[in-house]
Amino acid sequence: MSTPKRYLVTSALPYANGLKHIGHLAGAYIPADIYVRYLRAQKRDVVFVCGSDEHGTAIPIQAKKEGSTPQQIIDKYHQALKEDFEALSVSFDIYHRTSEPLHHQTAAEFFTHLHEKGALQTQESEQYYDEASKTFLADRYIKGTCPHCKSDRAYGDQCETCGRTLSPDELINPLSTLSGETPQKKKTTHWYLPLNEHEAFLREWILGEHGKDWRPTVVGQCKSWIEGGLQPRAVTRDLDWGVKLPDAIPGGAGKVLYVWFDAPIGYISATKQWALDHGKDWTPYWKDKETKLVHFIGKDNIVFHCIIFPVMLKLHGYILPDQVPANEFLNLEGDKMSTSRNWKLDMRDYIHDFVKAENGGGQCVDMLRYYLTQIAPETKDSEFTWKGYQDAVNSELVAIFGNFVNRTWVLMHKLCNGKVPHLHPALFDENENALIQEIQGAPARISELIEQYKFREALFEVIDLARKGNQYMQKREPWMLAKKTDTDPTAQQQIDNCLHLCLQLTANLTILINPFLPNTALTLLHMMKVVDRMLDWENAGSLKLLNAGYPLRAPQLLFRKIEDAEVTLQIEKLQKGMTNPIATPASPALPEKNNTATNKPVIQYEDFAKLELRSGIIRKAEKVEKADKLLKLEVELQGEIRTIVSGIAEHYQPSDIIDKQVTVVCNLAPRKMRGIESNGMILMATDRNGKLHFVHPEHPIEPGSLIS
Ligand code: B3M
Ligand code: ZN
Repeated sequence: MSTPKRYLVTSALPYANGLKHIGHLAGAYIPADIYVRYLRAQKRDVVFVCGSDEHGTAIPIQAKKEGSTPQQIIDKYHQALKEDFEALSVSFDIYHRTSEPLHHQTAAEFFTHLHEKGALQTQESEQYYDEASKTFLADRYIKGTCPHCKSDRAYGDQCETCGRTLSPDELINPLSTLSGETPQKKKTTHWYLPLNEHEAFLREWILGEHGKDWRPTVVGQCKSWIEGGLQPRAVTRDLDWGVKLPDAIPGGAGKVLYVWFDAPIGYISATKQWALDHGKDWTPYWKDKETKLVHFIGKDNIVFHCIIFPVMLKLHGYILPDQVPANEFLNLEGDKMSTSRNWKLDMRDYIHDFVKAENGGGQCVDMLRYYLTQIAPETKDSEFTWKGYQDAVNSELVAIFGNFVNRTWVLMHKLCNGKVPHLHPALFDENENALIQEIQGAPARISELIEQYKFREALFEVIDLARKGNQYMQKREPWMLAKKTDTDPTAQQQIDNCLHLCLQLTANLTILINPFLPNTALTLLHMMKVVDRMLDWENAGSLKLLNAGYPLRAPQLLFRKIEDAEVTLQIEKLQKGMTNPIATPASPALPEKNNTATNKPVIQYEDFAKLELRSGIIRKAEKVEKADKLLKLEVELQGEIRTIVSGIAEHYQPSDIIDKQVTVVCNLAPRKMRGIESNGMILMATDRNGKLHFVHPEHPIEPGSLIS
């Protein structure tokens, strides 16, 4: 394909019902940001849009959970999400929200257009209605017994226990979660998008020529949807939270658009707002065939972006996505990430513990971006582990990239007076020639990989180029040549050649790493004393980025090492389900790196009094199979022995802790860990090195004694 005239890049609109974790970040935001930063460096016309998805039943349900209102929920989480993306250098051109009037207007207009065109059908059906609260019940508002596993934690859309997808009619003993009453069936009319009428188009579009460059996982999911038989899909709901149907639609009163109808239109309204803010025209981005539209999403959103939304776009006469590079899932420390089980690392937690805790923090942002790209679940599910993060940072970013730059700078200051040395091509041999070839060849390879959405491979190529720089320097050994300058008349010239080329390589690395690690690129620009125009991709491959004789600044540390204690600490936090508060006050710099003091909001005595803390004695302890960190403890409380699973295996041998006095949180909800039900939690103090210590009364006391 020839170069498109312009690009519109979207990242899935996160629901504003909670914080988002690093799985989301790795799936839909970092890859999109890399792609967009690369396009910007290519000076292409690109707009990168995102925003909060503020409709759907998820919002009022969260409001109920937090004892708040839907409006308060979206205001709170919209702000938090916006801040978190910014803190991690995700560079949207606009982060919009679907509660904005412009969006309501755009979505309602879209619906009206399809309705007037006769592209939608209406159909009457019977749906569950709650007499007590006078509302039709969304699937999520109906609870009952699962027909498959008989669990009573099943909802009208899904069973929480066995995970199967359900419809409300399948539930045994359905009950309204609003009133607790048994709902009744009542007739209601809804608008449907007849996907079945578009089967031929979808087949040809996705399963034919156009989809042939798409990821096999994406095409596979679409194929099984199409082969499974496309059905008309309801696009309206009987709810009061959402985009209201326009008054002009007969029978539309009291109804809203289905959230998955309005959310993707959010990409359009975000583009409109961006255009208004910048005095531009939004229409070519959605209507001109020479625009390349790319949706970055997670795999759970594939059908909406590859089947439903394209049908809507086609009906309205908009362009269709060129690509939907959906990612698979990211697991965490051996388990699926889950908000309800609190097994996750929120973006905010990382920001709090690493980014805000450090001066500048940009290097920690890039360290996370690096690891998430290196393990990006592009073709299959992958896994984040803290050990893996530590290895990626220490043995690649620090030991290869950072080391190469640092050596170059230190030697240039020591052996070349802090200036870019002159070049003496007459002295080149195959080592110089090979390095020059590497520098000239890398940009095209990296471009190609990025344009194919293969970001992890592209990043590997960048690091590999730095590795080649280290190898070259190791061969030349300028520090050895420096000892020969008295005897060998060419020694200084060879030093100059080596450092000149290493500096040109660093300038090239700056351009190539910029889409992935933008903060690192800025630090390098500063060290080279050059302006950001150098980052233009067309400069990559050049050996004339820095002029001989130009003085450079002192080196700066690009990345710091991750210590073992930090890894231990993070795993502890994960196992204890500790998260950071949403309203982090302007962060006072933490005095010690490993100090985990969080700035939690002030609580009332009543909040504290909810905890039942008692002194207990460990009577038995054993290792939990296949879990390095966990011990299974039997703890004596008042006439009772409790089983508690505790993440202290790396700090204590089971035999060393028998008869130790500990403090137990007794009324913590039971939690299964590695198949063992844990009933409570042992309090531990963490010292500045990340080592854990038991917390216990000054003198031995009766097990079961209350602590308050
Ligand atoms: N909010 C679902 C999700 O966060 C949904 C994406 C909308 S993209 C238009 O997974
Ligand atoms: Zn079930």
